[in-house]
Amino acid sequence: MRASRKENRADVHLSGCERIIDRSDLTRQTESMIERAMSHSRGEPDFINIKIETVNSTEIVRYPALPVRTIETESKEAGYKILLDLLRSQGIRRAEEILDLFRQVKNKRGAVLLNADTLEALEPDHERGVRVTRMDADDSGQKTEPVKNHYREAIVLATKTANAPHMIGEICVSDDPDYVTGYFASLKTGYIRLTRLKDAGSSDGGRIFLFRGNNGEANETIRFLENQYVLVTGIPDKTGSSDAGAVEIENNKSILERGEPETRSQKKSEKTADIVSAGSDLEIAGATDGSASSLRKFGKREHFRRELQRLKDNNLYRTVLTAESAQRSHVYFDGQEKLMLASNGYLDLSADPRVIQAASEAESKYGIGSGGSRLTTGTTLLHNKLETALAEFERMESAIIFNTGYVANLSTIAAFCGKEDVIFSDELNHASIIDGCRLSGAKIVVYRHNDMADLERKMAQYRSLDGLVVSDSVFSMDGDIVHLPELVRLADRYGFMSMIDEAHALGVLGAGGYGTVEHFSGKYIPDIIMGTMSKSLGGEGGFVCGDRILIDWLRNKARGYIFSTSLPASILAAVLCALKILQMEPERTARLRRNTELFCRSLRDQGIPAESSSAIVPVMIGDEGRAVEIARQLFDQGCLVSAIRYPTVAKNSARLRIALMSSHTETELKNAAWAIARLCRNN
Ligand code: WAQ
Ligand code: MG
Repeated sequence: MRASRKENRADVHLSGCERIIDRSDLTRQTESMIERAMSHSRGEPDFINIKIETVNSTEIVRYPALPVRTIETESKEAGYKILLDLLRSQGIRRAEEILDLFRQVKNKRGAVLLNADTLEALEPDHERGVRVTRMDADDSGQKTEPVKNHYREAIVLATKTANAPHMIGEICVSDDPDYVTGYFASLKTGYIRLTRLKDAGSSDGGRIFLFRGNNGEANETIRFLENQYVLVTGIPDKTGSSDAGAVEIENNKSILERGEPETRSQKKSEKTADIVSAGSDLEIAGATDGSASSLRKFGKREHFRRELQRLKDNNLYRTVLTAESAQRSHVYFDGQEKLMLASNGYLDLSADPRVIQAASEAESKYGIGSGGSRLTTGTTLLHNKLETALAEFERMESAIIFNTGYVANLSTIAAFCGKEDVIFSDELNHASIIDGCRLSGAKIVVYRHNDMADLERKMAQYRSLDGLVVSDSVFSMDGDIVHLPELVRLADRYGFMSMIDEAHALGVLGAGGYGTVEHFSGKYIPDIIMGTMSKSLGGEGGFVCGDRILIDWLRNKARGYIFSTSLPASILAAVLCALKILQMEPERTARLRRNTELFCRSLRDQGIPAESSSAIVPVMIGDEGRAVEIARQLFDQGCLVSAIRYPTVAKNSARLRIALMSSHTETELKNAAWAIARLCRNN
């Protein structure tokens, strides 16, 4: 709606507003807008323009309202002083100049889009400014407000604006003569109301949007502000809770007045609690340096809270399931037994009585903790014995153990490569490899998943550098196997070291469960083999095998090895025992393979494409919400399956990830495949 009056032939704007509403509410809302147009304090319009257009609900994004804080400012000057602190706390250098500009902006319909670093005005039409449109509060359908609610409209605009690309903050003061409250808003700080930012009676008002980026990117910002439909959810309300002081300007009192916060916070509803919890650091009114820092900290925490909310809204929020029994093919959660189809304990060794006994005996002898890093007091006979056993198992010269697989990759890659090196890394490598590459500081060259031609092209391109090629051998979210022969050949031809991560291959691949090298008949051997003791071996920790020099280097340079208290004896004894069982009972590995084949076949019989050369079977779903929902229903039906989502895998490639165990029975697997197929069809 736009209401205007003709004065001296010119069109004078009186008031305007917009709504995103449900069709069923159209008549009521239109009426209320006309009423609003007719009752503005600036006088009656002689022209009211109402435009109605259809919006497809899929085009609308929802953002949670910025958290709100009110700061009582005695005078306009005090308000500007806080603004100055706020701008500086956001890393804005030319804060004073920006405030000078802000004092001067007036009589625009829109806002100034200001490059916060160069102070260039980027709005295409300086006279008009950039106008934010296509936004509303999510609940506006329930409310007809015949008069302008400054606060509600401002927080909607501020929330949309704060979420615009390249936006780092907004300063605003109303142009209504009686309305002296203004605000600073950004994603980091939230919406900070300053109760006095101008003198009463002045119709000087305006907005400055602070932009940071290349000026060319401003188009993106403007496009978002003008075109993206946005609904703002969860606006702290002025009715229904006792936070009237937070949003009501008339009495011009802040809820944050000293002496009051406690009694007020007791009355708060949960939703508005954070307005008040800020009360304690609201020495801000004095605007000392300390207050700027406390605001900054508040902003950081608020950023986390909002991000968490966004994750929840997009089905990306992570929660944990709490088990009440051992990692076997059946596990109890909340008193209920579930078929475990998500564990990495492929050979069901974690609770094997022999393994448990070995662990208890070692524990009785050596105690619980190891008391120090390997290089100080934390090496026992068992540490050495396990390293020897792992090297023999992998048929490599030497081995070193780390406390987790993650730390093994991180420390190893960072110890082997540095700034001058190049690392070739498969695009689907595990996070621990990615993090290791980053930590090393080396040039990281990502090649297409398992694409050896792409790898070769890239190796040729960087052949002048030293470096490493690293790959998962079984990819943890897809279950496919690295082309080891070609990878080793290429690494040798171009003179790069080669490393594979056997986390999901050990105990799974090869007739004896020795892993990927055995799978490819023992002919192609990488320089470095990394593996874990926490999956098939049922224990905890990671290890790395290589020749003596490489492992010796790691003992001297791998920071995760040097600066961690070493693994406890019980784990070492357990893993030693599990390693023996794995070799003595190759039928476990064989059964695991048969189980995987049977399970995939059962899924295919139900029309679900499924295939795997390892013990990991991905069932592609796509949509995150749908994957989570299917996993939830499966859980209700007694099967625990993981829904894997972004950022673990790419957006819209969410999947169910089924991990099989040697101890699953044929009936269990057939029933599970049937249940999964049915839910995939029905969801
Ligand atoms: N897009 C961009 N700029 C706008 C828009 C818009 N849609 N609407 C207004 N502006 C600019 C324009 O320059 C106005 O002169 C200026 O902002 C102020 O607009 O209690 O009422 O609608 O927490 O007068 C802030 C405090 C009230 C609310 C702001 O602004 C509170 C207000 P007004
Ligand atoms: Mg106004």
